[in-house]
Amino acid sequence: MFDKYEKGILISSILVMMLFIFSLVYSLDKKGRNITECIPFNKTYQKGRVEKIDDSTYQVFMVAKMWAFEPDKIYIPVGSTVDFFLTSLDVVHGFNIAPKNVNLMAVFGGVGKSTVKFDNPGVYKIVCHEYCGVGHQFMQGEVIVNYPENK
Ligand SMILES: [Cu+2]
Repeated sequence: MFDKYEKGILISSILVMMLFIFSLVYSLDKKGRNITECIPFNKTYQKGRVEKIDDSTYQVFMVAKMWAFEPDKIYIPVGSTVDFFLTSLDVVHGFNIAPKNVNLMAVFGGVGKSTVKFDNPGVYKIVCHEYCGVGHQFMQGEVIVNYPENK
């Protein structure tokens, strides 16, 4: 029922598709699977907070709102792994920790999650990279890794 050209086109498209899926899975593995997850909004939270799980594991429940992040300063020791949960109280905001390749979108009614490991000390800037209104450019925060005032 197919002529030989159709068969050739079908087979080559399937091969291209398989190559695409293979490279996706391969790159996920190389990049440590730090990919955004979207979590159903069953546990509502209205206030941002940082929770310490143990000495090197933290969970940050981040709230984005016009025009601030809450919490806007996060103090953690070097070598920490941080789960960022992100939601918005109003419009769509962005969440980017540039050197860490974190790129989330804060949406009202949804929770995004990304896990980041901070191996080097320093101050990591969090910025909103989704235009959200007149105060957009002031919307930022910091992850402070092993700062002197850390206890
Ligand atoms: Cu913004």
